[in-house]
Amino acid sequence: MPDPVSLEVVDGIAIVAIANPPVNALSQAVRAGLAGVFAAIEARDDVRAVVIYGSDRTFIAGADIREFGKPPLEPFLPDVINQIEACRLPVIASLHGTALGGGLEVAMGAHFRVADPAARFGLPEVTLGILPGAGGTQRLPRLAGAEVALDLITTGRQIGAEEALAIGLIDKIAAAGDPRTVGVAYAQDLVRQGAAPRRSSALPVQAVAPDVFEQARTRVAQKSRGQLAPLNCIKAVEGAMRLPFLEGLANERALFTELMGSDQRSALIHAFFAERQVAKVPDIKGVTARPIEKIGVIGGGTMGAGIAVAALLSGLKVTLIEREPEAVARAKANVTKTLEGSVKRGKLAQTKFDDIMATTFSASDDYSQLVDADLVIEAVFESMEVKKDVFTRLDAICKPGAVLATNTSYLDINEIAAMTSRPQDVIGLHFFSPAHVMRLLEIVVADKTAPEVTATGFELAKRLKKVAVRAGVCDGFIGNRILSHYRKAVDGAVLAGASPFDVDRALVDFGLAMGPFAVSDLAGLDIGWATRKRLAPTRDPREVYAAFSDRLCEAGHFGRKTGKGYYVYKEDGPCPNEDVLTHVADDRAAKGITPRAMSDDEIVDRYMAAMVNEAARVVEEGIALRPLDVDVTLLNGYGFPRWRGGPMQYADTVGLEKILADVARFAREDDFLWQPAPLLQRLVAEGKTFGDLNDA
Ligand code: T1G
Repeated sequence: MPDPVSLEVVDGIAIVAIANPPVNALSQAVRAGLAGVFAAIEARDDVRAVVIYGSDRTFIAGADIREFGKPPLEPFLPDVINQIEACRLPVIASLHGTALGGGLEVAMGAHFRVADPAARFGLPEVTLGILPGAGGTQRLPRLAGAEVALDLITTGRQIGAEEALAIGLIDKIAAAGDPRTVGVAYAQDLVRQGAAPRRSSALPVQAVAPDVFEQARTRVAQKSRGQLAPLNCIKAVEGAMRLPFLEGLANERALFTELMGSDQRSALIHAFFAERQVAKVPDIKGVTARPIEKIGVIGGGTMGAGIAVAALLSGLKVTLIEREPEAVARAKANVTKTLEGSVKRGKLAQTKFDDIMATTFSASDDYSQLVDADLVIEAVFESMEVKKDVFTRLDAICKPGAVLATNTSYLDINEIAAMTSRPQDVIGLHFFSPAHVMRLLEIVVADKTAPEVTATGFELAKRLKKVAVRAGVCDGFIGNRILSHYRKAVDGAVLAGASPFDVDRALVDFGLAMGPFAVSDLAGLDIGWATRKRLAPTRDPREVYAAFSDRLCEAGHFGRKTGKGYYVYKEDGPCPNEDVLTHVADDRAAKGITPRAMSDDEIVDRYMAAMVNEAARVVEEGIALRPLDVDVTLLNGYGFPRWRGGPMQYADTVGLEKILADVARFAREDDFLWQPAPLLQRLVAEGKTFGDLNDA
């Protein structure tokens, strides 16, 4: 492996290049290289200034995350940055690509910062459950003020060059060019001006209003409920205000070390790598995707319009098909309204909007408009008959090689594919609503789907900036199959004694974005009702069927869309629908159940055990490739708290023995629902974890 840090001296300028692909992360070798190179520079008398830059596509994207959780290796980054800052010659960081985390901390340790106009900056540590631990919480408040520092450090948000210049993080935006040339030119200017080193650590901290930190705590309590890192970030910045630099640095280190040892840090790092690993799918390795430029969407309801918008926003041509002219007009209006919303929120330029409406978007009731589509996604009513009809028509019209996709949430894609003369081109692309917002895309591979069609699904996901997960065919694929199982478990908790409102509260406290009953109201209770009716003929007589939800539906209450479901939706927000308690009491009475008190802990244990147990089956059956695929699915489509890493990571954290023991405990009340998954039993017997399967 060549030395990742190189030094070259040209006309009195020491040029330090960092080459550690793919993102120039600060591995031990890079830290050691920087320390060695700066020691060498100090010893020379022919150098007037120093330039640091990153080779290839970026400056430094931060610490090497793969080293986390292992024993730390010297030299430590804070010391290396202090050494850079202490250099007796002006040090210039020339920034391009992304200067993130430890990378930005290196830049702040330099004395001057010049950036490419397209460069991005950020301290994303908080999103990994830690804080900037190499002086970032001490230098940024000195450069840009405590309020800016609190904002950037507690949110991890990235900023562009203009904003970085405005807040004083960088000194200059250069014309676009290669970072070496840009850095050397700036260094020569500075030398000509006789510039001396200018150390961030020596800058005074400006006083701020006394309530700034309290306000930050309130913000964090709302936005990052349950998370440790944002709170430690605030404490570290507070330290910068009241402590001398070196003591502030020591305070930062202590707060950093505390987070480094937390389960939240492990979970968030797991989520980071899982979201990258999930795209590594063996059956499409080396397979070339088919080119996609024009797509068709069948059905212009909420889902179809959302898919069309997602595609339009990523520059694809879209033709939306509806049944008759009025439906076409409604679909067009749906798409237009959503795009206008993007313009209002500043996510889409007006000129881009005009361009989309004039050239890339069309809607029609004529299927023949799809003759030249590269990919068609069906998002019509969830009925096998309707879908079969659509696929028969698509088969007759679409060009050879067009990918024919269904957005079904539950139905058998093999059966749909069998309606066509080209089952190899048929695939499931399961979007989540609203499709232009939700990041998850389940790519459902049917028995005859060709690998290049699967690869095309993954390419499309990348283009739409979605996280794609490969799933196999079964009722509900990965996410909805697991959902329907844990929904039964929470229904069981309600029959046993908890109220739906207790359940929602306990699970929101656990970290979910919304409780399961509030989610049902949002999705529409009629959806689950239709599924239950569809599955009724095949329902096992041993299943304890909770009927209280059916009572709500029979009374015409479908949740938010009708103003009433588990909650009543009023102007001033939702409140519990007390009628539900009567339906629940009736259901218990009919089943001869005497309700008992249930703790929040038990509610969470039931929920998690059901989720993990079913997920283990999903992995064992090959519906999900690995446990990490389940985690990515639940994190991105089902509001599972990222700082818990996903259900499988959670299970590994609490221990698989506990999950298995919980399954056995709950089986005493309902032994049909709570049958232990063989994979879970096997892992416990072998003393292994789900993580071991991810690594295999
Ligand atoms: N360490 C190790 N590997 C990394 C990495 C990192 N920091 N960042 C990315 N990779 C790998 C990634 O796993 C993938 O590998 C490949 O690089 C390309 O990434 C002391 C504590 C830089 C914006 O949080 O945000 O500094 O899958 O697919 O879309 O305070 O990666 O190909 O094998 O994401 O072009 C703070 C994390 C660290 C930045 C590039 N830094 N990275 O995005 O490519 S903590 C971060 C990113 C820290 C100090 C501390 C993005 C990116 P593989 P990619 P991309």
